[in-house]
Amino acid sequence: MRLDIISIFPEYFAPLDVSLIGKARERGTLDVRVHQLRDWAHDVHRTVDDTPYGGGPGMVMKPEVWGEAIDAVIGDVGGDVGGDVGGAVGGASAEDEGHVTPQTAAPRAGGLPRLIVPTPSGRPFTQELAQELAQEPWLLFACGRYEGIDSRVMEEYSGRLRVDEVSIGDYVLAGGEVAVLVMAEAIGRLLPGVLGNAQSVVDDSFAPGSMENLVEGPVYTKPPVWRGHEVPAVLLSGHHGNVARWRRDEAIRRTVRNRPELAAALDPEKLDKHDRKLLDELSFRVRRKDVAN
Ligand code: JD8
Repeated sequence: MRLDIISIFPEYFAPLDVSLIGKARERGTLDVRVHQLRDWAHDVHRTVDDTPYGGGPGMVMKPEVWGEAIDAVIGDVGGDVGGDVGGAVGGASAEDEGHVTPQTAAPRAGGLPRLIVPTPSGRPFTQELAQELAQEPWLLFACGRYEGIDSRVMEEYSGRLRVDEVSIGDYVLAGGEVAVLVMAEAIGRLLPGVLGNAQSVVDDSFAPGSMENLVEGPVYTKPPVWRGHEVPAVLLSGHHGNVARWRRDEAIRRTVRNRPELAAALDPEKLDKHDRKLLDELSFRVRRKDVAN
């Protein structure tokens, strides 16, 4: 997968040089290129913002600069706009480092990226959307700052690209960079071969499957007793059935406690007799399927 990021703070993306994503880049599974938006601002102050039409606080990011930047990146199927700032901020693309693999080979000629614009007013970023985006060969993230990006930019590219305005959660950030770091990791770890054992994405919380809509339960490792705190005996029993049952019970308890809206949305057809008995004990009622949200 090729992943381009345009921002006025490219240094925010140094974390993409390390850990899972860093290794995926070294292996050529992921081709991350970070671009300095100001490279497409041609005045002496490299201005990227201006006052909002209609008045109000703050500044808005100028459409012309974004237009030039996005045109340059999407036009660069050949890879010569290799992200002109060092690391993930180093600019060298998989190509430059000769790591061209089927995954990172420049997207199909004529292939265009899917444009992802983080904004607090966007559609929720979920595990399901992460899985959808992980299927894309090329993603382009546009990081806004100030009060946001002039809305005509998304309008302009909606005619040519798949454009998604996405929010990572109901709280206000100062810009899109942190949101892109969150999405890059959530998507990157789903790419083939990125996670050591693929099993772990199968059991991901929020992902379609047996633990869908259930949050993770508690986890333990050695020593069996720490400061007088014992590991639950069932986990030391070696009885896989009992362990699986205990883990599901703990996931249900924690979901009812911390995410009742998720627990309420549990699919009754995916609940077995034991699940229903536990939910009764927790006096928790799951919404019947035919009852609309
Ligand atoms: C992009 C500018 C700041 C937002 C005035 C504060 C995502 N879940 C999320 N919360 N906040 C963002 C986000 C915030 C951004 C930008 C994403 C670009 N800002 C603005 C509007 C109010 N300031 C986000 N994803």
